[in-house]
Amino acid sequence: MSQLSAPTLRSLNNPPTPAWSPEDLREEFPILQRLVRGRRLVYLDNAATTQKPRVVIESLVRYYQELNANVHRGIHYLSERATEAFEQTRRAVQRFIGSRSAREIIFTRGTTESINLVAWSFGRQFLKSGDEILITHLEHHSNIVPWQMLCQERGTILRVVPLTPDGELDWMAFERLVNEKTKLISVAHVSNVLGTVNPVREIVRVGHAVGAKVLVDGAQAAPHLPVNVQELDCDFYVFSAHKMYGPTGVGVLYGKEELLEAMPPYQGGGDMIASVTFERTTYNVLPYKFEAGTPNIADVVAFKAALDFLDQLGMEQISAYEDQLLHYALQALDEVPGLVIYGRPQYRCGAIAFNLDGIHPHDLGTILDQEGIAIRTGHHCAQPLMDWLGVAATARASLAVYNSRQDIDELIAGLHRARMFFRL
Ligand code: 7TS
Repeated sequence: MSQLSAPTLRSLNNPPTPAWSPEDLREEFPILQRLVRGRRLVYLDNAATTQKPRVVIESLVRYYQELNANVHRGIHYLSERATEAFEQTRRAVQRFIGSRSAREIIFTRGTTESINLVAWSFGRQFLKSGDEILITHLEHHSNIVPWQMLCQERGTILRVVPLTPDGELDWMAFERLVNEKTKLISVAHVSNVLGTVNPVREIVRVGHAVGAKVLVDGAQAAPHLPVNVQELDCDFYVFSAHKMYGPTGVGVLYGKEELLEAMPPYQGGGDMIASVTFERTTYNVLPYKFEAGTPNIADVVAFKAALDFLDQLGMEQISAYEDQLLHYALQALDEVPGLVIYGRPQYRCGAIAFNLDGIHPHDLGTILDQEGIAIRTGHHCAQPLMDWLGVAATARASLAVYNSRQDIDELIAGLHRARMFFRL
């Protein structure tokens, strides 16, 4: 698989040097200045949600203090300004993921809602009994359950691509599973547990060859890798603002325009209509057709500050820096006696899942928390992946741009103290 894959990782031979340091960036995050349990906060739960830089928090406050009004409906000054700010974020998202048109950018509540939108709108319109939906064994529940629900209703069949022992997609099995009945492939760009970067460009190519549409769940990719939806040629790309230094409650659904045009609305209500009579209602143009009701205006507006923040750091630079830190962490973790790392994918980013032999991950998480070290433990909303790994739960450390080697060193020291505590 790996020789086929051309993931959006920069060449390791020539990584761009960031013009910033994680220590400087840390200063930009007010919450990272506070003490947790009397200790310097080591925040390594970024795959769940990242912390927010001052610029995002200020943008949110400024919106409510200076701009607040409903969008797309008022002719008064504040409504026009709020609409302008809201639509500016849409254009920023369009640029950020390289889409052809801002009409292809739909705001949702998050990745989960974006996937549900596709399941219920695209799924109900285009999938019928006997058609197949293909996912992989490493998906987040958000990219499993909506398809199961759809299959139950429509009689479509859910097929699952297995993984290799390294935690990569089994390419041969994938190629075997794709056939003319495959109507949709829905796959994570990056695993939230193993960190595996899937070869999405190749997946799209294989999917399109049989006429399938391809949805890429970019929740764990958009914060870490440069993403260009036109280069990927995917039909849908979904992600959440809160995992990319932006506010909670905002997500994006990118869809190819002709596809979105052919899809029925997901919800009915204000803003998504052109005209309403009791006899007949016509729908608004894209993207508004999919944005019923008052949207999360303030958080969408503040999301632009997060995108500007990422642009300023540079996605290539972020990717290069985090890659270096990830490998530093992997090496350090490998030296902890009794520690098992799950998955050894060739291309990876973001998250590292592990267990310490003899310690339940929840106990480990609790001990680390006493020292101000935040990791996540549990099934990470990926229970089928846990089954595949043969464990009920794992610990997981996940990285962001403000993490430094000091954070990793503190994690490792915490793991050694946990071993002593359990007399291992
Ligand atoms: N897809 C992936 C790959 C994810 O990692 C997540 C959230 C979602 C979808 C859902 O995103 P949401 O913003 O709609 O909730 N992942 C995690 C996690 O790993 N820990 O907490 C949430």
